[in-house]
Amino acid sequence: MRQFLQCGRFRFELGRRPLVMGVLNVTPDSFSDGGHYHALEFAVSRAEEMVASGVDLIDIGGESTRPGSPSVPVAEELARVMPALYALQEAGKALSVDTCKPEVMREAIIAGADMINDINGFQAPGAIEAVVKGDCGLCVMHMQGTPQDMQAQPAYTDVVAEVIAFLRERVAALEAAGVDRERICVDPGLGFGKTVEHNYALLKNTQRIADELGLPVLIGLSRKSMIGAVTGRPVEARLAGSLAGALAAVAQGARIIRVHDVAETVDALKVWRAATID
Ligand code: 7PJ
Repeated sequence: MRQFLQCGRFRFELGRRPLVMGVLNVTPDSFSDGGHYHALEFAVSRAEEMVASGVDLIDIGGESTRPGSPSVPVAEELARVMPALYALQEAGKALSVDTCKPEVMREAIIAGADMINDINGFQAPGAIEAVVKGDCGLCVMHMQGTPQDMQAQPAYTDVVAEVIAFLRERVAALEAAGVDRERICVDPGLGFGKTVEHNYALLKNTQRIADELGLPVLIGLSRKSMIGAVTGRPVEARLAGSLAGALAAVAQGARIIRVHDVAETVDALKVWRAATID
């Protein structure tokens, strides 16, 4: 049976080829002047590169979710995300907004976001209500704890079963509110309250997650510490490891891969497909 993911202006047929989601951070703290304008200019040129490289979805994020990072006030997150969302509206690619905040979700949807990617699984009060109307895609991610404390002491009895149970409950909550199943994809949230062993256990069980939930799975492992743990490389030298991880995820059944290095990932996926699909 053909499987689709409805993402606002886009309706992706899955199973033909994996989709590539490019990470677009709009966090001015990475700029020497701390200014929004430079962050926006830089983000738009990064997005143009991604489009030229064959990206399918661009994931715009205004809140750094690295372990230990502080949360950003709503007004500041909107000031980061909205100009990028407007600037990229005509880029011809699906635009995702990476946020946990219902206010940001609502504004992003009004401005034409094609997907809302919530690392908190739409658990914030008002999050489901913010996304229920319309037809934007929804990525439901699992996280244990919060970005501030999640890596302190990740603990599970059965990580795969517990992540599946959480995702099942969140999907049920969305559907109970009236969200069409075709709008939903799920994500085990590699690196979000997990040890290296937990992350690889989840990665190896991507197909089981997809089968048990009957939904497309998105995997994000690009440059993460699970790549560093195996290769011994710092974050700026994890490209090769990330590409291997992306191919492994697709081989395990992932439908969407969230990456920083779009051109390299698109090439790797093309060669992998040519070598494996008749
Ligand atoms: C993920 C994410 C992920 C989804 C980040 C980083 C940390 N959203 N946002 N899945 N990771 N859905 O990119 O290293 O894995 S931020």
